[in-house]
Amino acid sequence: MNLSLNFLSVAKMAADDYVGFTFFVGCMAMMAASVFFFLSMNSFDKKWRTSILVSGLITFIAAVHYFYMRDYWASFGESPTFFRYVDWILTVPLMCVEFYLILKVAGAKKSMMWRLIFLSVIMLVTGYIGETLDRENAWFWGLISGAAYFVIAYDIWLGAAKKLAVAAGGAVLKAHKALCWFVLVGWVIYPIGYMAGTPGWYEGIFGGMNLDVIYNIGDAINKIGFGLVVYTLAVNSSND
Ligand SMILES: *C/C=C(C)/C=C/C=C(C)/C=C/C1=C(C)CCCC1(C)C
Repeated sequence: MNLSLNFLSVAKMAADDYVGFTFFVGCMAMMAASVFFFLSMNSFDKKWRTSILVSGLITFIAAVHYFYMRDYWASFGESPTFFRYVDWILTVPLMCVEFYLILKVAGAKKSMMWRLIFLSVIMLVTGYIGETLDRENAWFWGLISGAAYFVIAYDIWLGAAKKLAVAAGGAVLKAHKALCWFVLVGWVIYPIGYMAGTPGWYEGIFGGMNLDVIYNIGDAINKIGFGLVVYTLAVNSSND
């Protein structure tokens, strides 16, 4: 009884709770995007369906986590770091899978995908340690995380993935380029959020900003935007 009442109860949201607001809007945006990707999936050629499915899974996993994070913030007024990183450790590797899936037409190997996944796990695990277990040395963990991020960016911009994209040409090359820009510019939002929310020499620069607001903006841009690039690729190459 108590349990069901708890479930039905809605926490109050203050008019100036902009962090809570971005969690709430994030939740809705991720849900809407998931419905969009799932429902459009079957209207495309078979070879793109898995890519669109993965786009939908990324925003769906995020929607569920945003539901929890919104609640956590409303209940405790604290950053839901644990849920945040669980979300990322599931969705960022799926983004690496997207790179593999769109380059498969050009003969991408699974080893390229596993390398990207491995790097993304290092990036996220070290970031988690810096935000939670060893905050005094947040700069150090951020540095290792940043190095892994750099290698990911290098791999897709100039490494094996780039060569495959060039070989594929056309709509695939265009989509690959767009995804590369998301990783290079869109993902930079995250280390900024990290620096805003952890102690370190950089505190004076980003100290006034809120870590969760920055992460929430980053997620909306990167998860939904990434999916839309793949969607556009499917649309364009179906018109070929
Ligand atoms: C959907 C979620 C995405 C695309 C999350 C991406 C997260 C990052 C690119 C995080 C990167 C970080 C650094 C490069 C250094 C500081 C620690 C992190 C984990 C915030």
